[in-house]
Amino acid sequence: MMFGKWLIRRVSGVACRSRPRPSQRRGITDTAFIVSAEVQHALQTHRPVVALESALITHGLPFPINSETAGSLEAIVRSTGCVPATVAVLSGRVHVGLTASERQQLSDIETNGPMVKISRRDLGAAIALRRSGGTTIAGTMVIAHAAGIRVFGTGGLGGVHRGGETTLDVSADLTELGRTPIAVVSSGVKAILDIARTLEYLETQGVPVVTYGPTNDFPAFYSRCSGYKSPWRVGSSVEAASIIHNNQALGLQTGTLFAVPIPEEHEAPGARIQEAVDIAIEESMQNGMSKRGNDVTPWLLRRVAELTKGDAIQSNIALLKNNVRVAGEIAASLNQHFD
Ligand code: PSU
Ligand code: MN
Repeated sequence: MMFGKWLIRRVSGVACRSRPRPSQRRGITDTAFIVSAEVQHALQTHRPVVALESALITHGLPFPINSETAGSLEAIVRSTGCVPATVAVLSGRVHVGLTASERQQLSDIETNGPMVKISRRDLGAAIALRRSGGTTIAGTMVIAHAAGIRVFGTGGLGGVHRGGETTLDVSADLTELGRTPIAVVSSGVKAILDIARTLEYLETQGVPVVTYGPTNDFPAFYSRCSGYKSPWRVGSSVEAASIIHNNQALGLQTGTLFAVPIPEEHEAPGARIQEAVDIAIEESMQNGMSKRGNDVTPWLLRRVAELTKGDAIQSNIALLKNNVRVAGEIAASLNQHFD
């Protein structure tokens, strides 16, 4: 009984603080942190917003597919009744919500020069040194949270790299999920990573991993099953939103990982992709790429795409579109049922 009372008080206490206020940005000036008018309006009027990352534009997909895909993802978010907020850093300014020309600027590296891959550690430096770049899942989570956004749709989460137990190459995406209350909707992690250790690490970080689909299978990006199970499963956006709501009501500051299996009709010919993944990993160990810090993920992604002659990219786009639709439905349910 006592616990019940405490919980209710705590829940209602938290509920009024459910949306981070702009003060969470602390001292950063409005000129260095630009929230588009549309996103600002949506947040102020309590309409659902879905964050989208931009490292997939700058480092995940080739030009011009990256630009087209970024545009379609925003359109899909809109079709769910939510406002898309693509996060990026342009000339040292953090942007939450991009115009089409800003998206284009990030996409075309030939014309606009190299882009930085911006994770949590890179944010302050990219702003200080006036750089432009795409934010990773970790980088996007930091910014989206500061802006007051709670749901984020993307493709593949970073993880523990193979051999990570000795190299300590563990993506900052995992620790970010442990410390920032954003729900990330992805298709699990790629088979270029050590999936078992990635799941162990998420458990250590206190991150709920929830498959959004018919079974508990934890997906492996191009394939619907990785051979590992998620501890939780939901079958609807309302259930998913309820998990986010209850974590928040308890005052947990952890994120949630929703893992959405790639739609069956787009599941890539698994054996072929797996073969390409194995070749790419072997090559990265031989040519030293595997020791090149944050370059290794983009290098592996590019090599797998080359080896599969683009099949991998088509599957990648299909799952991205599906994930941001699910993210939109979850954000809309959170808004409709729990606010
Ligand atoms: N996995 C993909 N596509 C991607 C990425 C990962 O299938 O584009 C990007 C995401 O932005 C992710 C980042 O946050 O790579 C992880 O990089 P690292 O392993 O260096 O943390
Ligand atoms: Mn790394």
